Parts: sequence; structure tokens; C-alpha cells
Amino acid sequence: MLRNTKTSRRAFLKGAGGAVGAAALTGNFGLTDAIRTLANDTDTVRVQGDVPQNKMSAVLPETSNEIVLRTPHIVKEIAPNTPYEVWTFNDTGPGTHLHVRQGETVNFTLVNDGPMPHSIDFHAAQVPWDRYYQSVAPGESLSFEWTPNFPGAYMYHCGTPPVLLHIANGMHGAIIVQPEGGWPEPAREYVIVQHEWYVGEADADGVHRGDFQKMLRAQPDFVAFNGYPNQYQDEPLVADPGELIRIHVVNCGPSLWSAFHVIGALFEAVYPNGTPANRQEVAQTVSIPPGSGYTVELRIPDEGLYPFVTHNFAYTGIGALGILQIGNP
Ligand SMILES: [Cu+2]
Repeated sequence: MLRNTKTSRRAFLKGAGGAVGAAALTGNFGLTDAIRTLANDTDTVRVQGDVPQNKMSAVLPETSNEIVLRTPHIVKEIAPNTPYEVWTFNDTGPGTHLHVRQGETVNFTLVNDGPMPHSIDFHAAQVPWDRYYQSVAPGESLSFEWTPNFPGAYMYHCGTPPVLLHIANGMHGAIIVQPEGGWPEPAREYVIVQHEWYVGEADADGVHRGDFQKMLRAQPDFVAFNGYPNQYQDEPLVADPGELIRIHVVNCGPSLWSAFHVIGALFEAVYPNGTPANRQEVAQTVSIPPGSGYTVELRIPDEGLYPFVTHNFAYTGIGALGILQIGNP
């Protein structure tokens, strides 16, 4: 877990110069140390202890139209034995799952506590790019209001060039817009962000960073659900036999398609863009382009284990496989 070592922070930072590049991180610490960039002063903080895992819950959070996103760069374990400088929204990449209510004002603030310019782009919003989606300098913030007019499962991301680099390093996430009046039927709701990791060789500090050439070729080392490859094999998503399960799947890419599929099950309804009015009945697999979302509904009658994957099998084996556990098989 993160334990700030504030007493040593200033001394460590003298040599960091406010940057998080490899050259700034040549202190005498090992793989199990973590480095964290903090607010306002674009400081870099060394945190003792194990590198935190970049795992996220798949449970859809309660709705809130008050959103603050911060952008620290944090060394996280993005796969076993792979400490990586994640460019985060609120300490993880993908960033916090967001869940807002259609038709109500969203009060949003972006706080750039990273070491470089970052920005926001909400696919759920209708706002001028030239005013709200511009880069925010380190130590500065940007606030604006907007209203989600259309329900759905949307991507949000940093749009600072090179956008490919910012997204691939973790600056993306899901924002689910709950329809006015809610969905017709309550369900056990999950949110899954599919995304890629492109891992460079470890730097002298033992920390990996993104490999831009791999990103350009779209040859990932891992394809993950919610930050960490295969995490829901060890900790399955759960539901009861016959219960309605609603999964909001957002493909943040940055570059690969998702062919979302549950083995041993069928979707009884699917909703392109995650929008209730788009309801279609019965599907085996849905095709989700990067930068889009889909909501799927299923009911599984029998207890057992049901893997969910991207059925694009070149990538299934590098992390895009989780387990849905029905009952207590
Ligand atoms: Cu960014």
C-alpha cells in the first residue's frame, strides 16, 4: 500500500527537477519502491513498500455528478513483476469508473498534479473542444459544467498529444450515463474497460515505461480488463443463477477492437453505445471499436464458471480473460 514518506520527499526531489523521466529517478532504491508525483508542486515522491497493483473493482459505482479527476503519475504493478509508470486519472489507469445521471449538471474539475500537460475528453459530453479539451499545465486546474443528454457507456480520456501515448499509458476510463428513470429492470451491474499495455524495457530504476514504437504498431504486451491482465480469473465477478447481469463494456483501446463474449452464455439483449433505446435481442459476441462502449445483458441459469473474453484470440491469451462465477459451483 502507498505510504507517503513525506519527511524524505524534498531531499529526494532535489534531483528530480519536477520530471518523472528515468534520468530523474536514479536514487538507490529497488523494484519494490514506488515513485509518485504529487499535487501542485509537480513533486516526485518516493514511497516505500510494495508497488501497488493496478487492479480495479468491476462493480458499477453509485451515481455522482460531482467529478474531480487528478492526474498523478504513479508506479504501479500492471502485470506480475512489471512495475510501470502509469499516467493515471485518480491513481489508476484506466481511471476511476464514473457514473453520472442523464439530464443533470455535471460539475467537473481536472487537477493536473502530473509532471506534464494533460487534458480531458468526455465522449458523453457535448462541449466545445477549443475551450474545454485543451491541455492543462502541471499544477493548474480546469473546471467546467456539462450535462449528459444521452445515456450510455462512454469513454473518457486525455487528449493531449501524442494522444496515443497518453491513452496507452493509462489516461482513459469509462463514464456510464444512467438513463433518466433508470433501466427498466434492476440488475447486477458491472463495468469493464478493455485496454492495451505496451511495455518498454525496464529503465535503470527498474521501472518500465510505455514503448511508443509498440504503440504505433499496435502490438501490445497485454490486453487487460480494468488495468491488470487476467485479474478476474483469480477474483471472479459473481452473480446468482438466473439473476439479470448487466455489463457495461467500454473499449478504451487505444487501438484494438474488442469482440466481447461470454463462454457458455448468450446475451439476451445488447445495447450499442450502452443506450437503452438501442436495444437488440440476442447476441453471441459484440464488436466494440476503440472509443466506444456497449452494454450487454445476460442471465445464466446454471451454477458454474463462465469465462469472458475478447474473442479476438490473438489477444485473449495476453490478459483479456476473466471469469464470471455463477452461484457456488
Ligand atoms: Cu495526458
